[in-house]
Amino acid sequence: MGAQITEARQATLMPEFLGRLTQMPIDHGVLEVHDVEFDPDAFFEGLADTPYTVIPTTEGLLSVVKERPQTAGPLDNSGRTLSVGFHTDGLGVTPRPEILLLVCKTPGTVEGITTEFADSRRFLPLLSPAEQERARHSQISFETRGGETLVYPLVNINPRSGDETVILGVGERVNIFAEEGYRQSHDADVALRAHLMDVAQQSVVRRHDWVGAAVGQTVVSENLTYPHQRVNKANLADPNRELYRVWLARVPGR
Ligand SMILES: O=C(O)CCC(=O)C(=O)O
Ligand SMILES: [Fe+2]
Repeated sequence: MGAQITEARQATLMPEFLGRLTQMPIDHGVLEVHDVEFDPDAFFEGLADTPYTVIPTTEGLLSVVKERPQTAGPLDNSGRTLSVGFHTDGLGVTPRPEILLLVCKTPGTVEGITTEFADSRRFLPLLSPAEQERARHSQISFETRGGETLVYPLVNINPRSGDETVILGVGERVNIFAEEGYRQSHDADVALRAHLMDVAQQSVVRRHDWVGAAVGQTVVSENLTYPHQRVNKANLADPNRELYRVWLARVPGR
């Protein structure tokens, strides 16, 4: 076990990148960086020949992570370049994305804004035995913008690898709580959530800096294995940094 981190530094043409995607052993926790000649249209067209399909976000097939003027309403750092804590993407959508691609559309210009990927297979062993047990009996819920509450097991056992991965989320729309019939304690739920954020920080396996990144540089991460966060300790907005965000899931039977 352990993170499989491969970096392919040569500019990869889209057909080769799609070929690589097809071969990726995602059940074993893929985290790869490729420099790709990333053309969104060619990517979506070529995807039909891979085992994957796009899971649209609220923005559509291709969403762009960038600094936007703040609108009125609840504060949401996802439309900024400020920090966003460890999370698994797509808790509000069904099916959940299996793979997350973050692609450099426009390199960053402000130092100190990075994306950190944590290997969640390392989390449970870093907790006390009692907390490990609680985690295995806990659920994580996500309230969609439409007011629907989606609930998942916090710990997911990969049927093929046997790896225990952990889902994380941030903000008020996310809740972590013990399943029915297991020691109910709000304080213990809150403590577990805080400790999970600590162990995630201890389990960072890649810190990706988009300043100086080549256009098309792509981080491919297996979404359930690697919760990720945006770190921006100085709270400085970067008006230039733009990332494409693409979610993929396997098409059954393909
Ligand atoms: O901007 C980043 O570094 C990460 C963004 C992210 O995690 C997301 O948009 O889901
Ligand atoms: Fe994310």
